Amino acid sequence: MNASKELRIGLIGTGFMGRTHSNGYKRVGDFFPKLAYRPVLQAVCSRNLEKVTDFAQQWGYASVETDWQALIARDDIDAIDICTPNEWHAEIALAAAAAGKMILCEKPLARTLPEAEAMVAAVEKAGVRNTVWYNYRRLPAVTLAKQIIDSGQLGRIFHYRANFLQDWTINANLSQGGGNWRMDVASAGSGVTGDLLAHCIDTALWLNGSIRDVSAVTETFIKERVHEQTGELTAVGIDDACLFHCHFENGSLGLFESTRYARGHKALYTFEINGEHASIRWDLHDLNRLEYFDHRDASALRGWRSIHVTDGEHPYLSQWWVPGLGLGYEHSFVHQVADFLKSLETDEPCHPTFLDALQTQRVCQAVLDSAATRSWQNTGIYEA
Ligand code: SOE
Repeated sequence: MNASKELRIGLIGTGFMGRTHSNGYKRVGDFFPKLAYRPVLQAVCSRNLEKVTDFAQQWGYASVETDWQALIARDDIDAIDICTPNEWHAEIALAAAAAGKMILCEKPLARTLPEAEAMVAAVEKAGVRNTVWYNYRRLPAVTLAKQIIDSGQLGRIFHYRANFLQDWTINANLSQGGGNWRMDVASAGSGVTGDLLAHCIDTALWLNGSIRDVSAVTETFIKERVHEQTGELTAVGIDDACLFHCHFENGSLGLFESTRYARGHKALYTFEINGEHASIRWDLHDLNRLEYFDHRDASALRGWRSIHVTDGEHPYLSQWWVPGLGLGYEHSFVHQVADFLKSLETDEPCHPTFLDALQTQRVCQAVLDSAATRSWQNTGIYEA
């Protein structure tokens, strides 16, 4: 049966994330037909009329706006989806919450901890449903890792290790600002810490609980770049690479690395968790596979199992193809939409909420402060 209740979306931002989210809205009804709600692509907003009109035609939005405040003021929009550069997240979210709109915000929640705190306060005051697109949680193999850990199979956890490696900024001629807003600290808030490690931290907090304290180093390898807006050679304020280690509240040790200077790696997100009885590991380049080692297996047969996460019993998979046929990056966004729609039905929060994402922001802040001061930072000091 087709979903009867509408969730009218107003999406702001027509870049890479605007496309991933739009694809999620379009696909969800075909594969999750039993949901009570269905997204309606009511309006899309971007400053450039020609660009936003093309985007609306391509993705099937019913109307366009060039002013996000006008979009938020519309009565025919239920939820605002923020896909803008980070510098706009807080201002838009505060206005959307004040207008009583639900909010789906692209990660990271904000550029800074104070902005993130203001966003949490705003959605709590307004009582509006909210979520943050930390999409990797919703890949079936990552959700399966969560189920295995929660079942206690690993026993006491000793180690959590994660990497997010890219190589797209190893080019001194790459500009910052404008189209390359991720390179501009004023727009992004930070470099790999907020852009890539935030994903690793979100997954880690979800799988392994809170982080108590951190010790970090960051590096900016190329110190000056031309700024797209001013045309001037300007100091680069973002971290190109960040390494940190930490203590989790459960007593385990964490080791994290992210860089955009690892030649040969485009988006190598990996994690490995070592417990008393068993270990698991996962790699975004082979995203339908979860590796599992259990020391309790008979010694003659003991070894890493390579679980191809495509079975109908695996998370989300009953909605897709037959066993053996895998999913891709885009499905994590379809799943996020499905879970958000489900949360409307059940009236449960859709995690990660703004409040959950605030914990990630606190760890990111502790990491950046630790690197700046060359000292351990207790994440508890960032609690309001
Ligand atoms: C950066 O290159 C980026 O696109 C991030 O912004 C995304 O969050 C990450 O999933 C892939 O890499």
